[in-house]
Amino acid sequence: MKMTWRWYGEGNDSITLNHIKQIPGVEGVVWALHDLAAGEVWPLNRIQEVKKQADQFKFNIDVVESVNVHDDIKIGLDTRDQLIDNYIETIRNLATVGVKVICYNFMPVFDWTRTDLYKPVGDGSNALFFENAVVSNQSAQSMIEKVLEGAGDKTMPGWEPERLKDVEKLFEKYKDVDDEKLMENCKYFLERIIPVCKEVGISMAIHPDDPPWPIFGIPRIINNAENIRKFLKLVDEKENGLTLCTGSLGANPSNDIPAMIREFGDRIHFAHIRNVKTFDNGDFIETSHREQDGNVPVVEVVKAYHEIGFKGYIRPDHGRHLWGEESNCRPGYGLYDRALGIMYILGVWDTLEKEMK
Ligand SMILES: [Mn+2]
Repeated sequence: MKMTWRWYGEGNDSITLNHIKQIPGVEGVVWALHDLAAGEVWPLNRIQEVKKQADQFKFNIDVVESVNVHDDIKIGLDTRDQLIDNYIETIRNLATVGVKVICYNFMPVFDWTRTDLYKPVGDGSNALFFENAVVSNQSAQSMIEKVLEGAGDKTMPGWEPERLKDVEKLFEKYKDVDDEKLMENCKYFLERIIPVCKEVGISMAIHPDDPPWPIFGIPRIINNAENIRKFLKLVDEKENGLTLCTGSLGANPSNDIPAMIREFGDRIHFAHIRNVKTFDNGDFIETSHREQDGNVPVVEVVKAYHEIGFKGYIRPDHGRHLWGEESNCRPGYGLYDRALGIMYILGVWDTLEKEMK
């Protein structure tokens, strides 16, 4: 496996490449051009600029997270063909600097959903929290307002105020899109892009839905083993693969993540590792990576990757905000807990490596 770190880019992240360099084992940064809206072509000169910055620290930029898919493609509107053409142009531009994996998602409206960005964990730190009752009893608009207020001046991918300004209108556009239709629209998209990916040596890695159940009546198609199986068959090629996120899938305790790793094997191009503590009422809070702190069997997850001889990219997903860093970092993306997470993952991995010898 190749350890990576999600970096929001120069001037857009309080964590610098110099900070990241000091974390043991990190080989690459997972990046994106965060100021570009879904549907825009990523210009070659902007891509080359990131490559130059990473090169100075000898980091690879093999993984991009995310090239967002425009809502019109997910809804299946006539405008989708032009938008898919743009997506293909971005894939080709990314290939010129050696990008190998593109993480993306196919979730309508929201990229991910939480109801509280700074919920006290109980040890003095705080973390992202999902409260089921808030989502069930509140309008999407008021939840959005609360989350954006909590984020302050920090931008969050998937939570673009402009796009979510009139969320009811966006919901209206999705009104005829059920699980089946969304899967069909996903197939249409993949059938166009995967041949290009094969040609240029890039793998697509879809991120699971977060949370992995319907909210506000929005369909969900990447949320359990059965649906992932269906998804992989839409275009049955290695380049049509997964970002396996233990945090997203782990919010539903019936998902057996180590079994998924063994089953989906070489279709997993990118691994997100994170722990969550789930509650019987459907609430969940993000915790440290340590297995005992949540419900995700993190040690078993790393063992499963080791067992399949995982050669893909991996990163700690979110972390708690520690030692007051929430005043300065992007929600879920502080420095300290993710760095601790890397040491936990590498600790398990290195032990397994030694045992094999
Ligand atoms: Mn994730």
